[in-house]
Amino acid sequence: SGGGRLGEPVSGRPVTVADVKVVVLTGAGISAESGVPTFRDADGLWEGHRVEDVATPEGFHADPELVHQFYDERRAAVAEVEPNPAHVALAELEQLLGDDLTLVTQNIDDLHERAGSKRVVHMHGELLSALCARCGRRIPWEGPMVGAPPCGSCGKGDLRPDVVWFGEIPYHMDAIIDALVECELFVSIGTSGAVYPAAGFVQQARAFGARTLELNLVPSEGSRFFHEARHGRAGDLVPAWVA
Ligand code: BJW
Ligand code: ZN
Repeated sequence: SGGGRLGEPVSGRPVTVADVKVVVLTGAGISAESGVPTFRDADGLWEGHRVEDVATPEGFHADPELVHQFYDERRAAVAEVEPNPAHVALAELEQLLGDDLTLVTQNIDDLHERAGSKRVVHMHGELLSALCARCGRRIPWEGPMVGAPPCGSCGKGDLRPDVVWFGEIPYHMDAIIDALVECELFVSIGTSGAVYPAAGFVQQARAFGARTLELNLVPSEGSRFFHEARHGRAGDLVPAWVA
C-alpha cells in the first residue's frame, strides 16, 4: 500500500526525502538481536523479578538494594553487547534526514548512540545516568550503584537509576508531542504497545495526519491502529525500510 518507504507518497501527496518529517519510536525489540532481553517475551528479563518490585518507585523504596542490583546487572550486560543492523540503519536515516527525524526510544540502553545516532530522545531514561532522589541532579554513571556514595552535589541525597518507572511521568513529553503533531510518517519498531503513553503515540500521530507503520516481530497490541504493519526481525525489516 506504499505506506512508509522513504520518498514514497505520504498522506496522499508526493514528497521528496528531504521533505518528510519522521518520528521513529523504538522499544526493546530493536535491541533483542543484540542480545538484550525484552520485557514481555517468553525468556523475558522480568523472570525472577516481579515488575512491581523492580520498576516502580514503591519497589525501590521497599528494597533499594535489589533494584540497584537489577539495574547494575543490566548496565553490565549492555556493556558487553553491540548495536545491530537495525540501530545502524536508523543512524544512517539521521544522516539523511537531520532534524526531520525524531528518534524516540523507550530503551534505556545506549545502542542507538553507539550505532551513531546523535539525537536520541530517551523517554524512559538511561542506564548510564544516575539521578539524585533529593536535589534532582543528574550525573553520568558507569559502575555499579550498589554501595555508591550519596550525591556529590547536595551531599545528602541517595542516587537512583535515572529511569522512568510505572506511575512516573516519562521524559521529554512536550518535545515528543510536538514531533508527533508535525510528522508525516510515524514508525514504531520492536515495541509491544503495552505501556502508555508510548502505546498511544500511533493514534496521536495518525490523528494529526501522519502515515503510520509498524515494524515488529509479531503484531503488537496496537497493530490495528497502524496503516501498515510488517512482521519479522528488526535487523531485517529496519534496513529494508530505510534503504
Ligand atoms: C522484536 C524482536 C525482534 C522481539 N525484532 N521485534 C493508560 C491505560 C492503562 C494504563 C496506563 C495508561 N496510561 C498510563 C498507564 C499506567 C502505566 C501503563 O502503561 N501501564 C500499562 C502496563 C497498562 N504507564 C505509566 O505508568 C507511565 N507513566 C505515565 O503514564 O504517567 C502519566 C502521564 C504520562 C504522560 C503524560 C501525562 C501523564 C510510565 C511508564 C514507564 C515504563 N517503564 C519501563 C521501565 C523503564 C526502565 C527499565 O527499562 O527498566 O519501561 S516498563 C518497560 O516497558 C520499559 C519499556 O520501555 C516499556 C515498554 O516495553 P517494550 O519496549 O514495548 O518491550 P516489550 O518486551 O513489551 O516488547 C518487545 C516487542 O518487541 C514485542 O512485541 C516483541 O514481539 C518484539 N520483538 N524481538 C523486532 N528481533
Ligand atoms: Zn543531590
